[in-house]
Amino acid sequence: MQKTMAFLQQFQQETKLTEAWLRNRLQQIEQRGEFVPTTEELVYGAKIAWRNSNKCIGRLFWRSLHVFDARAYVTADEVFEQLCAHIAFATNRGKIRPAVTIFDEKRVRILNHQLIRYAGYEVGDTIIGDPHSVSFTKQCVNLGWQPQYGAFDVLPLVIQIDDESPKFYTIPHELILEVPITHPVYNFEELALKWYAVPMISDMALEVGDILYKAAPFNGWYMGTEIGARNFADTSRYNMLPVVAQLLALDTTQQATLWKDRALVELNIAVLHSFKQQGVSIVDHHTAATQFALFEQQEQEQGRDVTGNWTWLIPPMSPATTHVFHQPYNNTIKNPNFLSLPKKTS
Ligand code: HEM
Ligand code: NRG
Repeated sequence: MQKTMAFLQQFQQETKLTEAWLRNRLQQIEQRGEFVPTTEELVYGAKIAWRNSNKCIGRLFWRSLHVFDARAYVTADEVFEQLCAHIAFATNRGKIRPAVTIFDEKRVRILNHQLIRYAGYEVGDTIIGDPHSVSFTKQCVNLGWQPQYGAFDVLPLVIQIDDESPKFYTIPHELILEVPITHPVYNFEELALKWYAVPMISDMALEVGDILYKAAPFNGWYMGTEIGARNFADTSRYNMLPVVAQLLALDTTQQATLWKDRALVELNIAVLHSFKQQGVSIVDHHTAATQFALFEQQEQEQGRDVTGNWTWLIPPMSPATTHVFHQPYNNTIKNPNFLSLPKKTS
């Protein structure tokens, strides 16, 4: 109950409730023997959890998080319906709205890493699709999902209630917004790349006081480098740098021509250009760093110290061009927060 008491005190102070309110609330919880957050407490707790997410450069907007209290939905069909509602709300035809949907802490689990994610298939000694999804894709196939062996097959939602066996659900096609990748100058159409519009992390737990909500999918919008410098570029992901270099007719015979760096820049220009052109929210890493500096300033003005994980906060491209690179961050994990959970395999 230590963490719950600290959370309620923080809630009382930040939302300017009276000390009498706090005494009364703590007494209620003692009598009940259990902390069941009100919707108001849960909403504020989720916002603080984002504010406390040390790896996140997007925290300036923590106050504007939309919080859906879905604790009452406890069947797989109901959870699927709520996840579809979350996807539609967050996507908003491209004008992405940061949101979190919070399910019953004991009964509901979502086995996906993100609500929308591309499948990965091991075929002989090559991989089709996203290598990051290979083991989860196998799990889906074992549950009866039909693999399509494409490079960008959206995986089903896999929902588990209590100890029942997980159920899979296909996401209605019309809910999935995707962006084909084009470039203002080069013919990127040849590469046939696309990415989904909204990152919705579904494998982290929301901790509020002593409660751990294991199903609390959340989303913001992408920073361009997540797609252009990692998902498309990592050799262990779509590994597109050699193909992009070929399209750009770069000299790839020596590393010292910096062909990887040049390909990386054009690939990232393409990602930002495509999202902009399609009217889908995205932020470049320079703007994101500037927004994060504003967040740091705001927090300081509120008398709170900003915690952060430097290794995650620096962007994977040109990190030293942002202020984040040039200062240390204190990586203390505060409560409320979003925590990684061990992978669930059944
Ligand atoms: C991580 C940006 C919204 C919580 C990250 C990362 C980026 C980022 C670039 C690092 C990801 C990586 O390297 O794989 C943004 C942007 C947002 C946003 C641009 C736009 C609004 C949010 C929201 C939440 C959140 C709404 C929660 C309510 C987190 C957490 C991580 C993270 C928990 C760590 C993820 C992990 O451990 O894998 N964010 N974010 N972010 N963000 Fe944000
Ligand atoms: N790098 C991952 C997504 C991680 C979270 N990033 C965000 N979160 N932008 C990827 O799919 O590339 N968010 O809530 O906006």
